[in-house]
Amino acid sequence: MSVFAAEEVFNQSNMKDLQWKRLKGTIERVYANVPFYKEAFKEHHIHPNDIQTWDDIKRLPFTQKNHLRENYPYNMIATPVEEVVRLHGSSGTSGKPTVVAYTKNDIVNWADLIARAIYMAGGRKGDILHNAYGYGLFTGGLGLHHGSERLGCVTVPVSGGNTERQITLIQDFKPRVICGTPSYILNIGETMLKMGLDPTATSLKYAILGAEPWSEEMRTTIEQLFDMKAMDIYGLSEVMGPGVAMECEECQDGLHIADDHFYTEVINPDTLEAVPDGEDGELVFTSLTKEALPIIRYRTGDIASLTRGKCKCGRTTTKMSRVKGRIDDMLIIRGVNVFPSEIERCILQIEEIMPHYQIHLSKKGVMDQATLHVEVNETFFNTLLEKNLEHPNAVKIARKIESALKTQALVSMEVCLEGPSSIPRSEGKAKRIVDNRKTLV
Ligand code: DLL
Repeated sequence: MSVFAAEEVFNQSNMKDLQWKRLKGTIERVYANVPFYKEAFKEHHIHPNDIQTWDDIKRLPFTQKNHLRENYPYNMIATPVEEVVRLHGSSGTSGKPTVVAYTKNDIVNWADLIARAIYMAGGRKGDILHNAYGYGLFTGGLGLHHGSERLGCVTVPVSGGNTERQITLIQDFKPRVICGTPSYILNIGETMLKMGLDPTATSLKYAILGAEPWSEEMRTTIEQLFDMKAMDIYGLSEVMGPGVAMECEECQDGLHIADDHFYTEVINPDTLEAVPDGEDGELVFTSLTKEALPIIRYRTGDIASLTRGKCKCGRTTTKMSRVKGRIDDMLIIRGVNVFPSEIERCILQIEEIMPHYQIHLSKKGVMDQATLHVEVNETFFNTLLEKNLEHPNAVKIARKIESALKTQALVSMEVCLEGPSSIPRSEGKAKRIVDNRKTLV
């Protein structure tokens, strides 16, 4: 039996035992092999032998992104560097990248996880899979690639960008599955429309979308645009890459975490205490099988909640909600906390508006100011606005959006309408926030 099918029938009652065995092994290995962890454990007055119950895990130190940066490039690696067969990394916003490493076994496990994820999303052996995640240091492209081959899909490694060529390949190769960021897949669909092509007429049935926050409303937009089902895939390079969690095609309601490879907690990011299931908090992962870069209690900065119990699809893994956003991306507008994805939800309900937006942050005196730039759709622009963004109908729409933001996301924000195609399109992760505060002070 293939590994993904085996995992599909994995007996959950064995899961706790398996997790515990793997967790203990990981803790012992990092203590013995990674000086950073030995130090951190000592600072926390804890030794691997002290971890005797599940509750003891809370005594272990957290790992954060800056720890990886400070140990750049190889000091977090738990194996001899010669046993590493792959490096990936994320560039981040400030300075040095974060490097993550994989042994041969890590790559095999990762491919199995992705194979399982593609299967969960409806992909099957023999399907043609168009992979529009970027190939390179980013984990999206190669991560999906190996899993797709592992499952036995006909894998098309297109990477991101060169959108018209992607469209030709979709038409010629007739893929059943497409993978990419939601913003880029939307961009592909829109470009097809501009070229006079009908995205609903493609062979695509399933999309595996992730690497950036997106909303239910964006799912509906993309599903209708292509007449296909879109499923959410989550992951991060520090913990593995894509495949940490995947939504099932049957329910499209939360993501199944790969419990056999990751131990998940959700904490309050201020108090660092555990939050109960069902409540939002910061996701924290401990890897259970990774050899090259095992990671203990990694604080992801991503906000989501956990649920347990049997999913309607029959699987019994821990489930996580869709990620609301990153703590660093949370805006505080006149005292109200809001994530860009909540703003996205509001604007996607307004028919004159396209699903493209950016939030510009600036400073007015000592106050931070946020302006939402959204694009009007072409028909509305040409007819009711008579190609004039100063038109009284434009003011009406801007007010309508402001009022939706106020009632649904509880924020007061200035809205600035933009003409068709004026907001930059994404070829990977969309840039939702443009922070001009530093340059203006
Ligand atoms: O984005 C890995 C990935 C590739 C996931 C392809 C899914 C598909 P990083 O570049 O390290 O890795 O960025 C990780 O992206 O901490 C989240 O903030 C965000 N992210 C990833 N998946 C989702 C998702 C990849 N489904 C960071 N929803 C994470 C919301 C996501 N945010």
